Amino acid sequence: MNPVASINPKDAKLTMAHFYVAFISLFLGATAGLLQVLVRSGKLTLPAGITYYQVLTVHGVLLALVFTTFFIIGFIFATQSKTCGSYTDGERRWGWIGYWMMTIGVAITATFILLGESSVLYTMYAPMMAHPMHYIGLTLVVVGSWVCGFVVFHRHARWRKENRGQVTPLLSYMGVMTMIMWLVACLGLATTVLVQIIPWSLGLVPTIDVLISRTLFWYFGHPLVYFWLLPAYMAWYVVVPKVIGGKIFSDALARLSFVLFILFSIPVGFHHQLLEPGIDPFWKYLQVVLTFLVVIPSLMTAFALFATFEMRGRELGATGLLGWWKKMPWKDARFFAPFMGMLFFAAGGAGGLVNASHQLNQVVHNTIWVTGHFHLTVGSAVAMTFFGVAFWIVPSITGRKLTPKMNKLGLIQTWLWTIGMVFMSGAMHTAGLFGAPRRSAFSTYAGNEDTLAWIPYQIAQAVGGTFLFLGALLMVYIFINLAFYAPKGETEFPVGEVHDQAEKVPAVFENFKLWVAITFALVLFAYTIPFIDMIQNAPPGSPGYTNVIGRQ
Ligand code: HAS
Repeated sequence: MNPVASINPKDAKLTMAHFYVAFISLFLGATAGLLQVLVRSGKLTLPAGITYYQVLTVHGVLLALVFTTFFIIGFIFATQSKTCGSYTDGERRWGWIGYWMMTIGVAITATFILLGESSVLYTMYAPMMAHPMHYIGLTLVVVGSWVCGFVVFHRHARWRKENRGQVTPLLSYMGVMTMIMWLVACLGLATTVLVQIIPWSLGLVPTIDVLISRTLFWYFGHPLVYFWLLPAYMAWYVVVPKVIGGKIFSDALARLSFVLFILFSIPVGFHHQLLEPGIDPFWKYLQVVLTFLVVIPSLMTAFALFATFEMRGRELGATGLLGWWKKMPWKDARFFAPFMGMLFFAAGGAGGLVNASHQLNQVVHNTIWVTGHFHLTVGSAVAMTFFGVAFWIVPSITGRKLTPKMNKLGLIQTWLWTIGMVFMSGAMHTAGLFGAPRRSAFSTYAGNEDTLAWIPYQIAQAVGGTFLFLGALLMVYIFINLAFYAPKGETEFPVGEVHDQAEKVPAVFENFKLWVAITFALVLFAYTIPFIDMIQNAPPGSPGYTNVIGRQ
């Protein structure tokens, strides 16, 4: 027990257990990333029969799925414990059950990827077929995360019961909304994995309906990206204002943006399938319209952030439109890392609008532009915010100090990531516009002139990727230092207060049943007829394809 820890030490232990898995995954995933960019530059051949696609699967699964999910759940537990108060022993026990289910699931899936039995990338698109244990491991991860979600719901409900009529803590509310979205989204994944993929990979059925499987995957896949983003927004709305010494611009606006994410983040999966045959263009069009609606809460977030910065800047004497810029605490890694994430997100978000525009999607789809897009969003905005959070949350909940030395290393880490990402993602976007494909190993395409022109960009990606690898190594070093070696003491757990002139929070925001009901109505509207079409006009099913000799 550490008396100066900022949350109940038992809750801190649960959060830290999640963070250990997250940062081990960061290390292994980043190593795979380095190998990938080197292979793709044409300068490295992998030894010992290891394939590019195996390494790409390790990279995507460990970073996009494991690092994020474990960090997010650990972060939500810590923020809820801080703002609502400790979990009961019973709630915490369920938290540990969820954690162990997820961890065992990760161990199973990772084993089969490393054995080369599951090189299906993180999207595990049928008809590529992995070993059945790959899917069973991932199912355990998802079910474990649901168990954790119910712990978050229960704690929030208990707070409401004990504090009737009061506005719930904003961070807890945001945690609940994030987990609701996650649960509704997972219904698509659970359906395709349990009903289609596992029976097919076990050989119980010979073929799979690829279109339905992909559609169910993307029903899940787009809200998945907001499952990564919303915890970063929790930090942007609530933590960053406190770190800069300011106030939250508006609690009501923050809650409204989370409500809009629940409503609009799910019925939009077709924007990942705009070039997929077999879906009527009208329904693609409708989901593109809904996609543009889900941009609105992000624009609201940008507005609220600018307002927060400006209000604080003016308090400190700034004048003019961008005078606040000079007043921000640039030497504070807790601010600098998430701020650079925001900058990247402004560019990544603009790229998202390009992707979502049907005609422009024809230019960029399946090119490495899309890889550039998600390295700006999840790989920068989200990851850098999580790093910025780790700088204070780890010492704060373990009763240690964020020393000036670690803060300085945090600034260096942020620069390494920034430089790396500018090179890597910039080169990916550019090469993508020239037609360079994604999800593909190095090839000179028989010396074709156009494709040879991509190689300099692939080398730039390798340069950027090397900076990013160094950034990841430094981040892991900082994490280990803060968790085990930093001097004992107190570190602030920054939770912002709402500005006195902000609007009151309407009680309807707390009506979760209403939001879930509207979400389901929208989902039914956007998906029912397309699914009927897909079932009535189903193409022949596909057998599975694997790179493992002896399995089909
Ligand atoms: Fe995306 C593909 C459209 C957001 C992640 N996206 C992907 C994939 C991933 C991903 C992983 O429509 C690839 C999946 C795969 O493997 O195939 N995306 C969008 C749109 C948005 C969007 C419209 N994506 C994200 C986020 C992600 C993410 C967030 C992860 C966290 N995406 C697409 C589409 C595809 C796609 C298509 C399919 C492409 C294809 O053909 O395959 C929007 O939500 C973006 C809205 C964001 C903004 C930015 C707001 C800015 C803020 C920061 C303010 C900054 C401040 C700092 C205050 C409008 C909040 C000061 C700044 C100054 C400038 C001074």
